[in-house]
Order: sequence, then structure tokens, then C-alpha cells
Amino acid sequence: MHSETPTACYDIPADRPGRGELPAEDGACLMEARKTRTAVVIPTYNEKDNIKKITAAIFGVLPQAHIVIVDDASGDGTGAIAERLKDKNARIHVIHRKGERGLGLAYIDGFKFVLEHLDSDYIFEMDADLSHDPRHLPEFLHYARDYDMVTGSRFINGGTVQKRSLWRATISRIARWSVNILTGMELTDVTTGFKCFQRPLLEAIDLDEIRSKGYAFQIELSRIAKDRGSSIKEMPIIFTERRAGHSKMSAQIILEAVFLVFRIITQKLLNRGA
Ligand SMILES: Nc1nc2c(ncn2[C@@H]2O[C@H](COP(=O)(O)OP(=O)(O)OP(=O)(O)O)[C@@H](O)[C@H]2O)c(=O)[nH]1
Ligand SMILES: [Mg+2]
Repeated sequence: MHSETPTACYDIPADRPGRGELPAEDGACLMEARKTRTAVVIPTYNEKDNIKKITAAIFGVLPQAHIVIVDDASGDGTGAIAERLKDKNARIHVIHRKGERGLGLAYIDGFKFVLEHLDSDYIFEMDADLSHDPRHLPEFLHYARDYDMVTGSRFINGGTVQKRSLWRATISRIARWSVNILTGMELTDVTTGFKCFQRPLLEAIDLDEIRSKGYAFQIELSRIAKDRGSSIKEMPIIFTERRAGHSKMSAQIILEAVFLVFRIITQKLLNRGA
């Protein structure tokens, strides 16, 4: 369910230029966001320099939120730091995953934890590396009242990518074009990991059916939401390249995304033929 009529302070003019400032300063919207029951799921793998900063920044905006850190046995001690943060704040929860590592697998465990143990009406996914600015959270929540899924886009009007290297920008552009052309997703930012879901959407999805383990998870989840006829809102975000820690991007992760695209195409053709 969604209404096209702007309802409050975060409505963004279509011609808004790439902006350097964030809108979370709006007191009324911030107060509104702070009344929501919200959980933020953060997957971590070797994020020792970021995990404390990102949790503090989230609580700075939404003190009532629950934060679920899903760590994949990081070798740099991220899991132990997360445990210490949890001891100081009952709203922090930590899942220590063992066995096969993967961003998608971590998100699935994080979502299941929220659905099982927390009463959150809105559930976010967000990176730990400070690329996603928590000051966007109230704006997501504003839209999430009306849309099943709100997804942050770096590439629509008003969105920006700061400090991106040329090769990352090129890979990202090729990925975006091919996924959209080949699968008909019609999203400007198919691989974004900054999203907010209404609880009923995640409850309705069979999370165990998601097969992507790496970044392809983002594409697969958006695809599932779209196939279900969910209402989706893309919202501009300011994305800043990570300053600390290392990227986990690998050839294997890119290949998985390529195979997912072909899986979606095959499925579409089979459905057409049936
Ligand atoms: N639990 C878990 N988290 C992961 C895994 N791979 C990546 N992450 C986390 O997923 C988020 C996104 O990963 P990044 O490495 O930042 O990916 P990226 O944004 O494409 O790459 P950067 O250019 O380094 O920012 C971060 O919070 C990572 O710590 C994994 O295998 N397991
Ligand atoms: Mg990152």
C-alpha cells in the first residue's frame, strides 16, 4: 500500500540536485521516527574500526532502535568488540555465525532473529563500514509507513557517491545496467545494501529459499519483493566509500551475481512458456 501524495517534511523535489547535506535535522520527522519500533541488521566481517562508530551513530539518531550485529567469525576481533557493546546496551544483539561465510547468509540469520525475538515493525539492512549514513534513517522510516520496501539509491536525483574510485564506479555501472536490462528490475541501484522493510514483507518471504550468499542477495531480495507485487520506494542516499577496513568484494561474489541474473532470466522464460 502506498500513496503518491507527499505527506510530510521528507518529500524530495524531483529536481533536487546531488546534495551534500542530509535532511534528518527536521525535528518533527525525527521525533516521529523515534516513536517507531525499529531494528537495524548489520552484517560484519572484519570491521573492528567501524563497529563502535556505526552503532553510536545509529543510536544518535534512533536511540530506541535495536541493532542486530551478525558477525561471521571475523579474525580481527569484531565479534569480541560487538559483545562488549552488547554488555553496555541491551538494545544491541550479536549473532556469531560459524561455518560458511556470506553477506546474504548473515542477513537471513539477522532477519530471522528479529522476527523471532523482537517486536520491530520496521527492519533495516545497513553496512557497518560507515558508507551508509544513519542520518538517512528517519527519512527511510517516513517512506516506510507507506511502502513495503524502501531502498536507498546512489543514482537517482539527489543521491551521490563520494570518493569512489573509477574502477569501482565502472563495475557498479555495468552491473546496474545489465541487471536492469536483463531482468527488468527497473531499480536505479540494484546492489544497494541500505534498505528498510515493513515487517509483514519479511514475514511473508521464505528466507530459506534465498540462495545468494554474497552481494547477489540484494538483487535476489529486491526481485522477490517485486515479484510479490510489493510497493517499493527508491530514496536518494549519500554513499561514502569506506575509510577503514577492507572490501570483501571478490571474483566469486561477482560471478554469483552474474549467475543470479541468468537464473532470473531463465525463470522468466519458463514462466512465459508455462
Ligand atoms: N557477516 C558478514 N558480513 C559481511 C560479509 N561480507 C561483507 N560483509 C559486511 O557487509 C557489509 C558490506 O560489505 P563491504 O565490504 O563494505 O562491501 P562493499 O560496500 O561492496 O565494499 P567496500 O568498497 O569495501 O565498501 C559490511 O558491513 C561488511 O562487513 C560476510 O561474508 N559476512
Ligand atoms: Mg562497503
